[in-house]
Amino acid sequence: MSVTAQKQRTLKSEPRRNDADTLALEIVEKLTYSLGKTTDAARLHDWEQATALAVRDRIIDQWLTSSRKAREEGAKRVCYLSMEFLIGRLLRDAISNLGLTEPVSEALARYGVELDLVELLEPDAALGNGGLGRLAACFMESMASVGIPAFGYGIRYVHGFFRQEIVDGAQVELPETWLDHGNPWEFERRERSFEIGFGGKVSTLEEPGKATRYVWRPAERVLAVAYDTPVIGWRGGHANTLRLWGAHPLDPILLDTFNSGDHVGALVESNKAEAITRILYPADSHQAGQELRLRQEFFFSSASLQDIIRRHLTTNESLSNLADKVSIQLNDTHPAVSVAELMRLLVDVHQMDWDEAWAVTRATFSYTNHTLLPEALETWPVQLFERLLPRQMQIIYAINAEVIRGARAERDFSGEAVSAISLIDENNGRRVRMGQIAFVGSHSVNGVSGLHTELMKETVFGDLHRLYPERIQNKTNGVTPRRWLLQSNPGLTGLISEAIGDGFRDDIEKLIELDPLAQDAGFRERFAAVKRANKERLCAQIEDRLATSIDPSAIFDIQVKRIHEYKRQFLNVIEAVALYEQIRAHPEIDWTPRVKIFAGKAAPSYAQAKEIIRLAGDVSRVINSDPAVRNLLKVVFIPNYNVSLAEIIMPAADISEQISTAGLEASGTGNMKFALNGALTIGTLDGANVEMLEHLGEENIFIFGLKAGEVAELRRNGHTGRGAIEEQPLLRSALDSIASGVFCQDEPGRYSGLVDAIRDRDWWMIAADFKAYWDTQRRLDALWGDRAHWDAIAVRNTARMGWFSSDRAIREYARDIWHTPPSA
Ligand code: OX2
Repeated sequence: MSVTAQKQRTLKSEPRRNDADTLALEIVEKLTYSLGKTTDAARLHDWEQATALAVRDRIIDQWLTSSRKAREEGAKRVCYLSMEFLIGRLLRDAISNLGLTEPVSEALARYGVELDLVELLEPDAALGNGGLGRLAACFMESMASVGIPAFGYGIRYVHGFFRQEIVDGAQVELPETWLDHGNPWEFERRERSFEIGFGGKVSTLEEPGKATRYVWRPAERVLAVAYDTPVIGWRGGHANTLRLWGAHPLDPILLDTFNSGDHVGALVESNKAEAITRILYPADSHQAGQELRLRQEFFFSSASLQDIIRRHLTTNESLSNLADKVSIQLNDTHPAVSVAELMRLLVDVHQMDWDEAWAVTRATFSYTNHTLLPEALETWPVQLFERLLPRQMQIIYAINAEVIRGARAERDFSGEAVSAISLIDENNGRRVRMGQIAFVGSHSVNGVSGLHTELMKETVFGDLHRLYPERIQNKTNGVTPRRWLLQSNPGLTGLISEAIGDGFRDDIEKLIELDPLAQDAGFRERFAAVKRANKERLCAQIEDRLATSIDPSAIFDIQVKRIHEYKRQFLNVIEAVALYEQIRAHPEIDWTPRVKIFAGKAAPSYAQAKEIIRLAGDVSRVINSDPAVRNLLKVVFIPNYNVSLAEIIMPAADISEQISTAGLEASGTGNMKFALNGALTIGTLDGANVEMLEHLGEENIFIFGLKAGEVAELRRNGHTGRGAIEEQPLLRSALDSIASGVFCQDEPGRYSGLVDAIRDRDWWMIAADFKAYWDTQRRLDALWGDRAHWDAIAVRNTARMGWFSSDRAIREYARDIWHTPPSA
């Protein structure tokens, strides 16, 4: 028996014990031998590190077993390529999925250490911007929970998503430094490194009787080094790998340059290489556009593909059967250059025939689209692409010629239709269209909600859909119920267990068994008491961070997400202003107390989004300090929204704001987290709200406003906000106040531009939807007065949201796209 086999055996035959004594021993051992501290000298940080290391050992046991099993069985693997993984903290997730919450907590308590406080010290890994990155993290957790052998491939950004501070009312971006104290979850794999080239020339080799061979000689090369993080699934049954690439120079220093006295110049190459993975672009749903971004995209795509090919060739003789062994999911177009790069690797490096390579490529890739917003669709200037990736550009031309030939021959495409499907946009200064590349290079293209998928077929991919009518399918998003219910809402989880047993922990759709309890007054009261406790927890956070006190008995009306015009935080702020004016004008009315809570980051270059943050702050200052409001309305903007803050916010909401202009939010996933935790949704018929309506029933969700088709029609007809503003005195007055400087007396004109945009254009349909929104908010006010009814709806929300689990989503991907059988 080999030494490794012997070791595996020992690991298997001595399963670790999960009691507090064992864990206390293991944690103290880490404290002593890995950190060199005694229990007396240890600071909370040391306990955090020691706990993570002890828990990590248990994950490693399962990780090695899972990897071995997948290797031995030759199982098909999923490779999820994503520029973003918005992971958040991992300690609580790991402890909870391993079923160790109680023993770890008890073990630490013996040394007077609180697990809750230890968990807070872990930095929040923010390697993503918003929904797209968080979806990738939920999918990683679900693939491990469902038992699908998978790799997540991405970038190890040294600085994740920026830290947001609000200074004098305005957003300020500060660097985020999550790696400052090391990262106990990751393993650097120096031996797993690949060279990545940029620039240079392509030459040809002609041999008689053979096809021309192309050889790319890059001008620059950097090293991609793997950093692996294990991802453990529910009940520790399976673990997968998140492999993030870090960029390093081939030569750490140019010695000749150094020796000639140029000490800075000697490091230029090294800095240039490392710059590739230094920072995450803070662009969400709009294109970043700079050369460094294209470098990042190619860097991680090429490294991942080289790694996939290497692994495949360790157990297979050729690459012909690649698609039987791996499915590569492209998370949006950011890794779409992979299509050209895989072709290069197959044809130029592994000498596969072009036609076969093209078939293998399409069978291997599938692509998820996350947005229809034109400003988010990635394109690159041909010139830049050609300079940076000359061989990939040639390959794109060749693919394009073939696609266009097929379109003309098989579907009679001509003129406009051909230019619509072309991989090169000839109308805007020649640009490479990444969406088209991802589409033609994949066997499956999916949208992330039913409505979004239908709109994809009609709009951005209309012509490609006509050419390949079988290719587009829907996979509605989901969220992991472990993080977004079990871990973030232990109060509700405990209550649910008492009511229907523990089955829902393994199969979240069993939450439906709660449904009849909506009729049970005793249960409703306990459900409401949990919500109240969660609201108190949020109040404490707000008090702590903002020194603002809010009343937990008011309605908590919450909108947290990226700040974007289409998400319409502005509509929400205008409604707050209108309500403020009404409360002042009608003190005799019995207004329902409400706290409007906002959080979210704006892209640093997105001026309007930053103005909306500023406005929310200005409005909050005036309203919160006006004695005439008598605390009936408060507005709060919590800075630096991130995954950890979301975990506190989601369980504390009464109302969830999902109010995007219809047709523009591809899915949304915050909507799911809120409703799962018993918040009532006020929302438009957009993204996954549409399916939430189907699952919840129309009495349990508060839908208002224009539908996607109506928005499109109004836009076509040159709609402006003037008419609606004229007709609605509340809106008119709120806008006048905002425009005239009531909330910013130091600079009265500050918001006139924002208001003019509604009057003159109303592109986001704020004026058009205001009345419906206002009326629906007042319906919710009235409902709050009938608490039994409100609570019944809240219970039904939790009961009926099980379908929106990422386990369900992942099973659908496995069944319909990857053809990988889940094992759990
Ligand atoms: C987001 C979408 O805006 C959001 O609607 C969706 O829920 C999420 O992706 C996950 O699918 N960047 N972020 C997104 O799309 C892009 C592009």
